[in-house]
This record gives sequence, C-alpha cells and structure tokens, in this order.
Amino acid sequence: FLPDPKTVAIVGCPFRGGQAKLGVDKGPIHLVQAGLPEQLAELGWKVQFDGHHQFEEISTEDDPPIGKLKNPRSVSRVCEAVAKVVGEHAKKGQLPLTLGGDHSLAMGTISGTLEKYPDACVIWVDAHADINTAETTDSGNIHGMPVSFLLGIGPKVEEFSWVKPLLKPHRIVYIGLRDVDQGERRILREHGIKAFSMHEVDKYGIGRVVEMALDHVNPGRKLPIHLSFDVDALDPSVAPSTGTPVRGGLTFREGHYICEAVYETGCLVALDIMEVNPSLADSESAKQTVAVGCSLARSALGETLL
Ligand code: Z70
Ligand code: MN
Ligand code: MN
Ligand code: MN
Repeated sequence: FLPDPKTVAIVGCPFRGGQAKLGVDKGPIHLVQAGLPEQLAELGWKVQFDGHHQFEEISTEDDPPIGKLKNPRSVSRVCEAVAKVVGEHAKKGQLPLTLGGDHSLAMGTISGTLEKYPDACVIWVDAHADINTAETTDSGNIHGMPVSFLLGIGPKVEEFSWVKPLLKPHRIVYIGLRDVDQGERRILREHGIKAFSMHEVDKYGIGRVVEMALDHVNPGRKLPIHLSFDVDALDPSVAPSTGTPVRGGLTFREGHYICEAVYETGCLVALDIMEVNPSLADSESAKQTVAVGCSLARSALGETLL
C-alpha cells in the first residue's frame, strides 16, 4: 500500500483528557527522546517528525461532563484534529505512527485511516475492550469508549457528531483482553465482535491466535491494517508504567510477535502506540516501558524480520 521510499510520519500526541491520571501526555515526548525516530531511520524508513502536536487547551471549567462523559469537548476537538493529521499523512502514502497519550486518541487515528482506506481492518491489542458507550460507561473516561464511537453504537452524543461510523464490527479484532466490563461483554456479543482474550492466548499460543485474528478481519491478507497497541496489553512486569496495569498480560515476546506478524503481512498502513505513562511507577520502570514502546514500534516496522 505504501510507495517507496517507505515513509513513517510520527504523530506525537501529548494528550491525557480521555482518562484521569497525570503523566500519560508525557508518553510521546519520552518515546521520541529515547530515540524512536533515529531507530526507525536505522531500519531503512524515511522518518518525518515535525514536533509533537499542539492541541487547543480547554480548561476543565469550560468542559463540564456531558452526561457521564468527562472532558468531552477537549477529547472531541483533539481527536478531530488527530483524524485530520493522520488522514493527511495516509493520503500522502505515508504510514502514520501515532504516539499517545491515552487511547481515546484512537477515535482520531482510526477515523483518519478509514478516510483514506475505507476497507481497512483494525487489530486492537489491549487488556481492555475500550467499547463502552455513553450509556454503559461507569468511569466516564473516554479512553474506555473510542471503539463504540467508531462503530456508531450507543446513544448519539452531539459533541462527537464529526465521528463517522466507518468501522464495521467484522473489521475489528481484539487480542489480549482480560479486563472487560459487563456492558462491554454484551456489546461484543450482540455485534459479533471477535476477541482473543488471554484465555485464548494461553490455549492456542500467540502464533495461532494472530493467525486466527488475521483470518477473521483480513482473510486474503489483502486489506490494509491499522494496528492500535495499548501497552497495558503487556503484562505489568513488561510494561509497568501505564495507567491501568492488569496482571496476567502478554509476555514481551507475545507482544512483539503480534507486531512482527502484522509487519509480515505487508498490509500495515497505520500504527498507534498508546498509554505509555512515564510518570507512574519508579524511573527504572518508566525507562523500561518507554523502551518497550519503542521496540514494539520497531517490530511492527520490520526490525525483527531477518
Ligand atoms: C474501563 C472504563 C481502560 C484503558 C482503562 C477501563 C478502560 N473499562 N482503558 N485503561 N486503557 O473505564 O471504561
Ligand atoms: Mn505531522
Ligand atoms: Mn486501551
Ligand atoms: Mn487498556
């Protein structure tokens, strides 16, 4: 899908309004400081990085909840801007690599991808399904909701009317789930959305899980792939510095295997590395998590293929 020379456009998104914890907005800054642009250039990619994106600040007083949704205007404006940026990079034949920031941003990144590639499929790697609606959410944190907006399910929220329901339930697959709310389970079931939880990873092994996941969303390996990777899919021993660590996650190799296998399809057109929060846990853990974020990105862009 990508013309030569292959170009990756790094979209740094220092944003945390989709959840409550401080520090996740520093994720992209640390990933870039750790040398990610240079590492990708080393792999042979042409790297475009024109600084982190500056978002219009909306103070909390000016952004009271809409229903249960927290920081709704702020999240909506930022995601709309991200959709535009990602869409423009994709339209130029570049591969947008979005660095989060919290996972509400994927509402923007996937909207941008689907503008250019309407038949793209999504591989969502996460401990969480992030598919709550304005009705089912308990927390009101929008990073737990982006998938429902992309699918156009749940009550309409005027503030998010720019989000087109371009994603179809059979075009998304999950890997790594282990902390899914009751309401989310019902949504997954009712819409027939395929999910490989940690139970399936244990049962079949990561190799077969990825193969089954690709067979589901991309049977002929001909559709473009958007890989949205929440680092909390990894076990907390591997990626400790994230807002909602959940034990029993993917090993270092399982996480990287997913990225390598997606690269091998030759269909990857967009990548998100989300929820790196260097302010949580000690500085060694933060360093480790940032390093893992970088190496996941390198694997998805071809590092480990000999
Ligand atoms: C819960 C909610 C979530 C990430 C937590 C948690 C969602 N289902 N997502 N951490 N990355 O609040 O909706
Ligand atoms: Mn840019
Ligand atoms: Mn997530
Ligand atoms: Mn998560």
